[in-house]
Amino acid sequence: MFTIKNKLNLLLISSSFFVAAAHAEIIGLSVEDAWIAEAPPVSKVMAGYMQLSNSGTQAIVIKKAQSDTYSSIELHETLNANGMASMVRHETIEIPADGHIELKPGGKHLMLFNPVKRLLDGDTVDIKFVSDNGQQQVFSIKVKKP
Ligand SMILES: [Cu+2]
Repeated sequence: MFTIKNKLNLLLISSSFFVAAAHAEIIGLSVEDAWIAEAPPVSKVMAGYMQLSNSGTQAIVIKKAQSDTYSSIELHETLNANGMASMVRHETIEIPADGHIELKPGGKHLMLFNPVKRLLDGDTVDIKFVSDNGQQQVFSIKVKKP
């Protein structure tokens, strides 16, 4: 009985290792100057900003961002027309080959919905990006006062 249980454990460990190894990192992607703006206590949304760089020879297309800390994350862009600011949602964020894009206040940003708790300056949030070819990578991002 003891032997069977041990074998079962070993099987579970090796199968979960296999699952973890099945997802490659997003090749060429790096993140700099990432931060999430601390929001007022009643706020149900937060915004995230960063520079996304691609050192590869092909464009990176991020099709999803997710986190255990939020119910959902959308890729947004603030647009100004006739003095009126509005936000549009994008299905993807594309980072050109050997290039970079900025997510910054007044432009593209991550919109982070329903934080599980109030997040304050100094807190860290893990956000996972998933690319259109199934690669994924987690980045730790600090909360800061805007
Ligand atoms: Cu937004």
